[in-house]
Amino acid sequence: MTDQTNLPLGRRVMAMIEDLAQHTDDVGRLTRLYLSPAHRAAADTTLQYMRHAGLDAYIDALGSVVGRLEGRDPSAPALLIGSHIDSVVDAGRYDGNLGVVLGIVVIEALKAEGIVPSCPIEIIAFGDEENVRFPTNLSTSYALAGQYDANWLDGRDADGVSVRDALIQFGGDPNGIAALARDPARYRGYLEVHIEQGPQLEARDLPVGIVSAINGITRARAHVIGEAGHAGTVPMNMRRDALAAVAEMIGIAERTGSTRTDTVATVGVAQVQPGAINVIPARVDFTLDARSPDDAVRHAMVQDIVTECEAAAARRGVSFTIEPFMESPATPMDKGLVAQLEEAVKFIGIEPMHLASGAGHDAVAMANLCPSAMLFVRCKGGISHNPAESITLEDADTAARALLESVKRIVA
Ligand code: HGY
Ligand code: MN
Ligand code: MN
Repeated sequence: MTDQTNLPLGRRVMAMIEDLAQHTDDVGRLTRLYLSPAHRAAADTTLQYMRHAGLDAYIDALGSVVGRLEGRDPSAPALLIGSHIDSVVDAGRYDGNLGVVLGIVVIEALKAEGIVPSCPIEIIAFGDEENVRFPTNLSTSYALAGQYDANWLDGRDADGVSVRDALIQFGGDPNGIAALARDPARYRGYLEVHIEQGPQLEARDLPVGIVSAINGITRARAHVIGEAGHAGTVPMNMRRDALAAVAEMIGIAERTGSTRTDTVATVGVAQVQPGAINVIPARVDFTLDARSPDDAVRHAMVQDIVTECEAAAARRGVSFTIEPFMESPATPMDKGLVAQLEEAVKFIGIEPMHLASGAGHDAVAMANLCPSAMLFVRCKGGISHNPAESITLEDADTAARALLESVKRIVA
């Protein structure tokens, strides 16, 4: 057992995580949605941390926080390290934030060791990874890859606020987005460290692991319309109950997603109208999130779910419409970087485990700019998107040393 009084890198990581966790839009729980006041506060804190670490730091037109350390050769292709500081609702404090904090701690460690990297290193705190507030997804990292779709600025949140208006209110610049696109020739790679958000590392008693690929995602919004009626008078066989229909459709999604061990399908949101105890539900709007490491399998799974839901709707005399609004491709990690991560993990005495990511990450977008790779960090019970999300001080320290050793190999 490592001497708990030591672990300087781990202590630094946990202190910064604690600090960032104070920035929330909700009382009593951590919710930090893209371009919210809490996101702005967390971005400002991250900016201070980056500048304290000696990085030349700024907040870009889309709200990402970027810090740059020049290398011995300022013109050499730079190494990018990053993750996201936006969160889901009632989130854990490590999802995303850990990867940003680890990047800053590694810069501090390089300086403490008097190491000047051969090339520039940039640390980036992205802001739109969770796709919770707006219909956009990974927009701030896709912007660096030159793939920001101007239509995303017209996306609206539940209150009808557009990305454009929220961005201006945040202090961003809708007219400065195109200039964020980076020249691929100027970047040697992107590294992201993230909690695993699953149980595999814990099951193998490993503190860190190496990501082989990131699963593809389809997200869609579905609408079922039946007929409101008196809950006490309408006979069961004469109803067009929208919620009873959606209950069957949720079962279809669950059953279809379960047909393979490497696919998942989730209905995370369902809004019922009119939502009264004695009224037969007239309308339900719900979401579908379907994932697989294989894009053809994912598309076939979504099609199966839709076909069965259409049949259920016809049988029940309700209408069913569904529109996908986000498609994220399955993304293999760069083999060269993966090999360097494996060397680093072995160097610090950890058996290298390679595992796929069921969660999406900014690395999916960044893989369109430059070679990208990820390290996973064990989290207790694999719990995430939940305030119970946790990692140990020792694993925080191990993750920092694994990233530090990886960076030393890449920028030697
Ligand atoms: O949903 C995801 O995979 C990620 O946590 N945004
Ligand atoms: Mn995340
Ligand atoms: Mn997440």
